[in-house]
Amino acid sequence: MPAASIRHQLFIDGRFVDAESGETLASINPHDNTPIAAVALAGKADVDKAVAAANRAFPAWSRMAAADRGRILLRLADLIEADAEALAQLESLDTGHPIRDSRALDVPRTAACFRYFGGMADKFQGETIPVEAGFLNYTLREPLGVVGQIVPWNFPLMFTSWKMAPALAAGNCIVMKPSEITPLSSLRIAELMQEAGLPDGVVNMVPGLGSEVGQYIAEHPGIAKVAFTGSTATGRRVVQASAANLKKVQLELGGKGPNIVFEDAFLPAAVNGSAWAIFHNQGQACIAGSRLVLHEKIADAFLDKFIALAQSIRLGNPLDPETEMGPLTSALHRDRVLAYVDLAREQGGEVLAGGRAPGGELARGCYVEPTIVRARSYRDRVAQEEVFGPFVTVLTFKDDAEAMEIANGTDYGLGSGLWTGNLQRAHRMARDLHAGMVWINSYKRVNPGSPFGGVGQSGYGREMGFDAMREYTHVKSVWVNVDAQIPPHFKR
Ligand code: TXE
Repeated sequence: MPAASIRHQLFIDGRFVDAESGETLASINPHDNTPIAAVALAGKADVDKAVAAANRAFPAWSRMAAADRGRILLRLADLIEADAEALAQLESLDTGHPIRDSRALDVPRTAACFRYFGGMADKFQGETIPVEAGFLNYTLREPLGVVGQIVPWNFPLMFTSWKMAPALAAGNCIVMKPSEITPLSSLRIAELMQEAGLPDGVVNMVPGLGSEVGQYIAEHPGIAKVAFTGSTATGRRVVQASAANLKKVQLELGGKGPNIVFEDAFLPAAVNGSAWAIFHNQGQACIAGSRLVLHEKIADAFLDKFIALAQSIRLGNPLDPETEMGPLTSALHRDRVLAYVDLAREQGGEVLAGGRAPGGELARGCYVEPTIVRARSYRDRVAQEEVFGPFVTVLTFKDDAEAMEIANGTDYGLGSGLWTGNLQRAHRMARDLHAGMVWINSYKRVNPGSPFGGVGQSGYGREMGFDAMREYTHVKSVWVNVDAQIPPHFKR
């Protein structure tokens, strides 16, 4: 489906509507910086309408049989699969994801997430607790109410499903703010949801500016929880704003993933997996393996192969099936990434590959070459700050203790990986890594059943799996006097 034929309005109370202000914002194709569509730009008045609609829809939606809610999500998963090629094209056009990745990863993972939580809806249950004689005690897992969800621009389609699916399965209603940079695939999901039979008001979409609409969602007294994916700095602002009504907060923030290669690793797999870890989606992933930590004995052999592989990656139009790396998602972000190349040089780092925006026909777009930088120390800014681009720093170590010092030597704690043939070392490292996720002899695996989230400055709360259902419910404890004789407390 061409971008021109999808809806570009806000989605409130089951209808596509213009923004109250009439304002729009151009969605840009990062391949050549041309506008794709003018998308309605929500303001505070639109958020108020969306929150009111969601609160109206909540009683019926939360009391609907869980299996019926699940059936709607299962239908949505089927519709996504039926629409797969159009969705993949739309995602690639709006974000710059290579079409081969949108087809093989983004769209199937989005459908899989809705399907998983569709099946989960009637399997997530409370408990009975063995309390004192004469009493029955049981718990209810109750939805929170209206949840605000703020989705970033790096995986808009997939993250829409990661946030929505568990929230809906648990019986919540949603006010979602897709990124102002990449709203198109989320709006298409809204259309498909209607087709799947989602009642009006259960999901509302208000693409708008983070500083205005995102901030307002985080503050809003009609919203019970805010789930945010984005930078650590903005995450802090969300927490502060949430204090207004003490809303529950879930944060999936930045990362600086260590990817450790030991001397006993199977190098061909480690080289390929490490390239995937950083260059997939142009490095715009919070879990990217952006710090390559190499044992000094294999560092040179590894780097020879790794640099050659990086330099052979095919950059190009995301819609070309041969393209392996597309542009970054915005010009602003490309400039941010390139500024880190200058910083690396200023701080005595050595650029081993890439480091430039390519010329020729790609010069019009937001492209950056796969970039490999040897840092002087793990304390250098380029080895500490999230660059969020095709930019990997290289550090070497002598022994396991030094590998761990480097790996845990940032404030972040999200994704991490290690490559080794030694079973004991693998599990010891997995135990000691300060991270929400560890991949052993692999990197960047995700599955709707497996908890996803971080520790430290990478945030708190988990997406996916049963943990996500816990995040979107609160637990109520119910006490029933079955046959207890309670002596009067006050004897009169
Ligand atoms: O992030 P912001 P930006 C990191 C990555 C990147 C950096 C900056 O390092 O280089 O952040 O990107 C909304 N209240 N990640 O400037 O500002 C905004 O509309 C509420 C990591 O895009 O955090 C967008 O939808 N919301 C990452 C989202 O927050 C606000 C994904 C992200 O924007 C807001 C993206 C506010 N005050 C960036 N201000 C990941 N964890 O995957 C902005 N937003």
